[in-house]
Amino acid sequence: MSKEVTSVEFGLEKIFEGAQDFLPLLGTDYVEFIVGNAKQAAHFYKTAFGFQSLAYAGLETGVRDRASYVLVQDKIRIVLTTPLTAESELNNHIVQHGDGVKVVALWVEDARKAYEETTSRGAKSYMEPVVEKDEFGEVVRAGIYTYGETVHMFVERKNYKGTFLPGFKKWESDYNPSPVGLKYVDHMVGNVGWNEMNTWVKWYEDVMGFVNFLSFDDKQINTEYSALMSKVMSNGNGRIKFPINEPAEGKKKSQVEEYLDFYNGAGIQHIAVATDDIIKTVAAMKSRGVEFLSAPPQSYYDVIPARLGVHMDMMKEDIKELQKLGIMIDADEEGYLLQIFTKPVEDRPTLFFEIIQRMGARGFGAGNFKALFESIEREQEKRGTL
Ligand code: TYF
Ligand code: FE
Repeated sequence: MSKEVTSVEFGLEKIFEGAQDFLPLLGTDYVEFIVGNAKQAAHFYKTAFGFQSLAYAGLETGVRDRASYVLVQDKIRIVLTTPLTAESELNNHIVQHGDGVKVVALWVEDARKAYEETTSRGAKSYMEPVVEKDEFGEVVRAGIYTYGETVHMFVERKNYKGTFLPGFKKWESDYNPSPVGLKYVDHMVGNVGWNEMNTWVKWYEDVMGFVNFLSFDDKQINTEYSALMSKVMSNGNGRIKFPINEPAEGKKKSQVEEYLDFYNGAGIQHIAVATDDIIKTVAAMKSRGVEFLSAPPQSYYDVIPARLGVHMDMMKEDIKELQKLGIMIDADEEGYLLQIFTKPVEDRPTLFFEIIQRMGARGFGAGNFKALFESIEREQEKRGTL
């Protein structure tokens, strides 16, 4: 049964009411990208995004078919993996999707149970539970497919004290750019095909025990611009939020359709990472070469005080300073939020990042959709994909 929680009534109580917690999730464990050159990608995420070297697996550690670099910043762990041989099945992932996210790993108490609970509810298996051991203990991992070729891996690490996972060695690098203040993964958005959003909403409800936390239809995302629909799925404790987008018919080509064309199907569209000082974080990222979408026009900033209403009083940031960096502002019943989006971080117009600072608000910046989509469309225009 589809249970919708609207923006007016959302709250954790409501979420719990709708959820059966047969799948308790402790948080995001790691996000793994399959890339063409992991060594160079790692350099980029260290230099530009302020990630720190954590662990490595590859030829030097006895792994023959792939190399993986693990980076960390506060609670965020990313893994950059590349195939080393022509035979590796990872090559096809790159041919199909370009660089992109393959694994969204979820931290659990009991990976075997997570696998049982989800596969018995219809999840397609990716990897049966496997126990991996080294001198620091053991990790149990198991995986299921979600949309496209994307995988949820369940990671149980309560009996493990090592750096990352068995098979990885600590990576001590001489090159250590400072962090930029990224704290944790706030949400990860998936793009799915035409009319497939509700299928995946139901999948997250039935298979994962998630609830539909917020919905945006193509009337709310009401610009004459690229149309889409979006539903936010959340797990029981609210730590994991997965919005799901599908393209909608509009005057111009939906940004979601552009993604599907270049990614060759469904996949992760953006990773939103939280900071508690967005001005400092974004200024640092810009100075290190990260490209962000162009700022909304003056008219957008002119109406911010009116749009924020009561939340204006509690706003600590200077609007002028936010505007200078192109940061957008939105508010809901519970507070305000600040957000900004990078351009795609690969040559294909696929995966991008969002930097978000929540000041009480639990929404996703619906009040910014028009300005954001116009900004995305300025990029689509340049690419000739509008
Ligand atoms: O996650 C969200 O819902 C916001 C807004 O293609 C958004 O970050 C929604 C759709 C999209 C880009 C951003
Ligand atoms: Fe987002």
